[in-house]
Amino acid sequence: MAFVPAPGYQPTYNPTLPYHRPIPGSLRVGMSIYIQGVASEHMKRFFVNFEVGQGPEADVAFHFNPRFDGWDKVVLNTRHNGNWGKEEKKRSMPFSKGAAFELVFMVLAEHYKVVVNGDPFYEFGHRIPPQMVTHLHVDGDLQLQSINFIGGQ
Ligand code: 9QG
Repeated sequence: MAFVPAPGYQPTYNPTLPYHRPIPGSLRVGMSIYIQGVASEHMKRFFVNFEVGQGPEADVAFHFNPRFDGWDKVVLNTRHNGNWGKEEKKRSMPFSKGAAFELVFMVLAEHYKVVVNGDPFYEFGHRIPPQMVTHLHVDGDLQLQSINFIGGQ
């Protein structure tokens, strides 16, 4: 498939953290978000949030949260009106401390499909309609190398 950037969009390279910026043209089904990064040597946690609006109290339609917490896992959730919903969890860790990764979020009609280093990792069913999502927020124990918003016209 051809690489079709989102309209009016320039890829972002080596952004500083927190990365908290509007999604060009807002989120749409058919869009993919392509993130290259490096997990910190001493990584405990990081998150990628798909947020509805910009403020600190913004709803989080999708919180993707890898944790090295003794029992390594990835927590997936939503936050609505300030309250976290029911956590989904996968007790496997696709990231390695100190290692580069490629993380892709495909926005499909029913769910976000998460692919890490080319391997399908999780499908998180929509709880908040993806078309309400306006901002991407990334922070925690990682370095970002690039963020690309692809397709979705
Ligand atoms: O811990 O779990 C996801 O269900 C909470 C964490 C919270 C989320 C949430 O404290 O951390 O991961 O915004 C937050 O506070 C995030 C970073 C029950």
